[in-house]
Parts: sequence; C-alpha cells; structure tokens
Amino acid sequence: MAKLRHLTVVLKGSTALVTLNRPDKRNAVNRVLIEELAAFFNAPPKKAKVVVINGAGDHFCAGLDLAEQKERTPEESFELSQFWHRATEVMQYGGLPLVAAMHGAVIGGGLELAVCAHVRIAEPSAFYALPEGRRGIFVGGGASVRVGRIIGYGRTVEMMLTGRRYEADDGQRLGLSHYLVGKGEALAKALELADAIAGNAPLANRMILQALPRIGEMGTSEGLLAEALASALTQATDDARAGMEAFLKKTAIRFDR
Ligand code: 1HE
Repeated sequence: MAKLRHLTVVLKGSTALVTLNRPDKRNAVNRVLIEELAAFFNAPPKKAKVVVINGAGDHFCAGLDLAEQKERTPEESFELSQFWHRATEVMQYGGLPLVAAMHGAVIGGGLELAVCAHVRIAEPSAFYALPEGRRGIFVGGGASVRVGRIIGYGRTVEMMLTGRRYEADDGQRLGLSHYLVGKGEALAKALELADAIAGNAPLANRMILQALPRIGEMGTSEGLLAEALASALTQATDDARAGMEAFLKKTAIRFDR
C-alpha cells in the first residue's frame, strides 16, 4: 500500500489494525482520510481476516473535517456524501469482519464510521453525538440509516435536534457499543475478539456478515427463505462437518490453522 497520511495500518497475525491517525485534529475526517479508508477496505492485505479500527490520541474520531466542509458547495457536499456512502458500504459489506475500539469522541462522521463495525467496544471515556444540526448541516455518512437502525429513529431525531451527548454507559445500554471495558482496555479486547472471529469457519463468517443484516431488511417469508438457503449452503462445507464433529468429540477447533 502507498504511504498513507492519516491512516496507520499494522498487520498483527491475521488481524489488520487500522488507526485513524490525525490526533492533532482529533482524527477529523478530511478528504484524504476518507479516501485512504476507502482504498484500504477496497483492497485489504491478503493475510487479513479481520480488521480492527481505532483512533490515535484521546479520541476515536471528531467526525467530518469542518474546515474543509465549510468551503464546499451543495453539489460538492452531495458528491462527498455519496463517496462516504461507498466507503462505509465497503467497510460494512466488503467481506472482512470489522471490530471498533472506541474511546473519547465518537461524533458525527466518527459515529458513522463506528456503526459500520460489526463488533463495537467502548472505554468509559467514549461519548457519542450527532451535532450536525448545531453546525447547520446534516449527516452524510450513513447515520440516517445505520444509527437509526441501532438506537431507533425517535432517539436519532431527538439526538440530532438537541445535540445531546450520550455517555459510554448510555451507548452500551442503547447498543452503540457491545462491550464496555476499562480505561485503556478497548484495543486489547478488540484484538482478542478479532482473533476469535478469525478462528470461525470462513463461510459461516461470510453468511453472518452478508446475509444476516440483509435478512433483517427483508419481509418475514423472504427472510426465512434466505435463512434456510444460507443454512443449507454452510451445511455443505467440510468445515461444518469438522466443526460439529469437534464439538461431539469435545475437542477445540479453529478453522484458520
Ligand atoms: C476539528 C474537528 C472537526 C476538532 N473538523 N477540525 N464534528 C463536530 O462537530 C465535533 C467537533 N469537535 C469537537 O467537538 C471537539 O474538537 C472534541 C470534543 C472532539 C475534542 O475537543 P478538544 O478540546 O480535545 O479539542 P479541540 O481544541 O476542540 O480541537 C483540537 C483541534 O482539532 C482544533 O484545531 P486547532 O488547529 O485549533 O488546533 C480543532 O479545530 C480541530 N478539530 N474537530 C475540523 N470536526 C459525513 S458527514 C458527517 C458530518 C459531521 O461529522 S458533523 C460533526 C463534526
């Protein structure tokens, strides 16, 4: 990968650790950073089976770079929003499980990046807000869809109207995080979970990532049919036989070794 300006990528075994690395601006996402994220997720290292994302410094991410945004025309803003949509789509559905380790500000576009992650871990310092209304703008990186689906549309409207800040324990209660760990512990927990995820059968992971969220958007009968098809497909693998056999013989199994 070409030298990156605002993103650090380190391969730790089969986990790629991607760090938003612009701490002097609280990891605010400028054009370069969102392009670097898109490029990474479009062509992750071949050895990576799972990705962990975190932020350098005291915050996960302060959202869209407002210094850049201030100068954009409505048309440029529309184009940027759709660029974010493509980037966040590939983060969520590009094929690799994504684990977010969050601390400090998880604001605006920062929250939009975080909710692409399939597993989210927060430290007590994490806080969440969508202050776009306060800044005279609107969300543009997918919050309308993804945040609404996690915490509900009523809460998202209220959060945006009032500029409310949810603290880490609120975020845990609302599902913005799945784990609330101690200070300085999010990355270790993220790497531990990433390793566990990497040990699952690859097709089972793919079905969980690709089929499950889409089934959630289907009607009941289509969803149940899609579930039965996914179930039949995973059953047809050697991994399924090996996984069940290991359970019955009371032995441990990893599918990546
Ligand atoms: C920034 C940004 C930014 C910090 N764009 N430069 N997001 C927001 O509205 C959140 C704005 N940021 C904050 O509320 C605070 O910066 C924090 C709570 C995250 C951190 O506070 P603090 O006291 O540690 O830092 P600071 O002094 O406010 O900021 C340090 C520097 O980072 C300062 O620059 P400097 O040159 O004066 O040192 C800030 O200007 C800069 N900075 N955040 C640009 N966001 C896809 S659409 C999504 C739409 C949105 O995301 S809207 C929400 C934007």
